[in-house]
Amino acid sequence: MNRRSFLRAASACAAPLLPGGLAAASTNRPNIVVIMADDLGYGDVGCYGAKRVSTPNIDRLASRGIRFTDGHSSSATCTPSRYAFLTGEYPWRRPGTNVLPGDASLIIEPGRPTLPSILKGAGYTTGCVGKWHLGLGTGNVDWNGEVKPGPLELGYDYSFLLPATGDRVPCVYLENHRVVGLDPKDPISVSYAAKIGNEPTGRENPDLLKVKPSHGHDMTIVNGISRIGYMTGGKSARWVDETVADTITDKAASFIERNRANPFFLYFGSHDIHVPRVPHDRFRGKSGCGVRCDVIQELDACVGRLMTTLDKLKLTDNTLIVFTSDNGPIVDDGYADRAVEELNGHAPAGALRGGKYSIYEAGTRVPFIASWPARIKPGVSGALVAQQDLLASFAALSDRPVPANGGPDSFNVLPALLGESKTGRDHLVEHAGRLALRKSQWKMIPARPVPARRSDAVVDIPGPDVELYDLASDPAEGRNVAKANPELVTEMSAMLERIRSKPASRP
Ligand code: NG6
Ligand code: CA
Repeated sequence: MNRRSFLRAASACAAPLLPGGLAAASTNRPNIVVIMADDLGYGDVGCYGAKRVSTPNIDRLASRGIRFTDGHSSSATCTPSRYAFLTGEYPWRRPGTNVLPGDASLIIEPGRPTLPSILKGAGYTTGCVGKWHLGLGTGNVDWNGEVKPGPLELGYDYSFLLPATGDRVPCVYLENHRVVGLDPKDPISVSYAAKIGNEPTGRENPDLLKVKPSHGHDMTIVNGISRIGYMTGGKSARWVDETVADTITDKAASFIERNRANPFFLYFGSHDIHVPRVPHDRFRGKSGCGVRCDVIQELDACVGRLMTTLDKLKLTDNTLIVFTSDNGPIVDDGYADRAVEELNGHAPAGALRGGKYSIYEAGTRVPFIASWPARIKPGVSGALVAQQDLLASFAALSDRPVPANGGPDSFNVLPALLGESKTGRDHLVEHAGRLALRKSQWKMIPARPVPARRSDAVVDIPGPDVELYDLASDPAEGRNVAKANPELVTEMSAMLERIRSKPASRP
């Protein structure tokens, strides 16, 4: 038996001796809150260098915790990124993990070890509030009945969801298995294939729109905004974009209040700053750099409210908060909301190259902050960490083994998260439809796009040559040094191939 299988076997044997509830009660383990912003870029918040937009709460979180300068989402779009966050598996290993329509089936099989199921096993009460976008049900979802499987079948005790994205139907909330506020006399139907019913659409009735699309987004109109996909019915259940941030923050705060006396894990998936960007009046026009910055300030206020809730309940000291984003930034993502025109010099990606959908650094390098006042000393860390690592790291934190069939690409980076080590993971495969390999300061992007799966859309225009960047001296990926370093390119190409060909990469 090699060392790795010995350690796995040993920890599996030890598990029954540590019943989760008991262990939870007998140690001072922290509550855990993961705040996952949507499409927030590396340069979008003050503590990462933004000057035009004001984010005092996120900055305060960073100033009392560790701010990572090389923290990554697991993909440059939402669904694959959140898939990896929950399962600890690189999304490109699995077909069907690209951006999903709003009527897709759940893409994670119930019973698989997930981040919340591991924490639940450790005695945590687990909650999922906000953006989901991992599919629901097993096909042909009936939105008028019990919608499952979903988060509750994957290890969450409570859920309050936007099923997919703000720009995709159905535009309704789901609490646990049910659509909230649905009138049974006005049932919901959803279609992504063809128009259903006779409600106005953005394509046919642009005069009815308060925000017009710039590309796509021209189907059913809900709240004056045309969406991707068609829906009819469910009028009383439809969300109002202006109050989505407040509604989900209320639900998150109530979850914290209800669980103040026991260890809890809360995943808060904000809709901000994804399109459509429709801030509450409190924030509209307030930033000075357009609606995209207005919703950054709305996001910051939501973070502030969760921090205040913890303060009021005297839970701040013993709560680990991780703040991050599901992928990098984009300014025009399909609505003509004047975000481009009114940016006023704000640089969403900071000094990095690329953004959402891109294999260059800004696709996945995002704000990544860990705060736990009782344990973490404030600082800045250059350790390489990724969101799929939270599964193994939180397992370690709560004294649970990562099950042998779980988290195949999740590295335990807890020492880096706690600021006890300057090193995180040894390498990282970045994903944006195509793949790239990070190893220390080097980044290698293969010459021809290597589609992880044949069906993958290749979103970056492929470079004619293999690309190699020294991120230590060239963080903006401006100088391709592949030709001068042929051995390194060969070595990194072989390493990427090895990682792709095996089912797991964790140590
Ligand atoms: C794209 C949408 C974009 C956004 C994205 C998913 C169009 C033209 N573009 O297909 O607006 O919804 O999907 O974003 O429809 S994500 O953050 O959830 O990955
Ligand atoms: Ca996103």
